[in-house]
Amino acid sequence: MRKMKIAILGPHGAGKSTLVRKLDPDAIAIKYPKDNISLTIGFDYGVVLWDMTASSLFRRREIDKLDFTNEIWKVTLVSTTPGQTSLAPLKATLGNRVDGIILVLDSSNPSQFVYGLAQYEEIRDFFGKDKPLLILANKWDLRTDKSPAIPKYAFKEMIEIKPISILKGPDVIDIVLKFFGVVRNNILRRSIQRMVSAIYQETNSNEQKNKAKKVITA
Ligand SMILES: Nc1nc2c(ncn2[C@@H]2O[C@H](COP(=O)(O)OP(=O)(O)O)[C@@H](O)[C@H]2O)c(=O)[nH]1
Ligand SMILES: [Mg+2]
Repeated sequence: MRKMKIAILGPHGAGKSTLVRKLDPDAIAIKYPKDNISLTIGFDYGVVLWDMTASSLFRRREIDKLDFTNEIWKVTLVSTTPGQTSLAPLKATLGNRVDGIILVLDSSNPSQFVYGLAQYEEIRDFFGKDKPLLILANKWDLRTDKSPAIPKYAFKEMIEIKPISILKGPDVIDIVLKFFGVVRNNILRRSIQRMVSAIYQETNSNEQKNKAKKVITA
């Protein structure tokens, strides 16, 4: 079974925990106090099994329903609010590897957008610009005015912002599964690149050795 790790980030109250629980109803919440100040850092930790071939999602307890002739991924989901603390503990929790990031913003609360934007910058700096990123404009059901609450030009890259209602929308799983697909392709592409460069190095060093031999025998 292949593995991917997804960080779900965004301001407080945007809907991160709701998303993790929608994907994995067995997700657990981890809270621990930060230093000796009264702040707490909260994480949600979930695991789902994604049958990529059949495009369906299973809970951990449904493992015996899986068809292992299909391509199956174990997807770890961890959510937290950056800024309460640095992103370092999150990276540590995920074993120093994050394959994709979902940024959840509350589209019904424009004043929160400023925090979301700061977190976007922090995320891009911390995890690198090449990590697949999905931005969800959540709570779309609460919006009476359906103009874009989250301006695209605010981001430093061409990026799709998906209007969504994690609580009420029927399309949440679809959107997330499509994103898992993007992350999967990115992981496979990176591993192919690593393989190619290893072969290239090997060939190069063999050529060097051959050249050295020729010099010696000449
Ligand atoms: N109306 C509406 N409420 C939502 C939606 N998603 C989350 N909420 C509510 O927003 C509140 C904060 O959600 P939560 O997942 O705890 O936010 P978090 O702090 O980002 O983890 C909760 O009361 C949720 O029920 C949504 O799509 N529409
Ligand atoms: Mg939460």
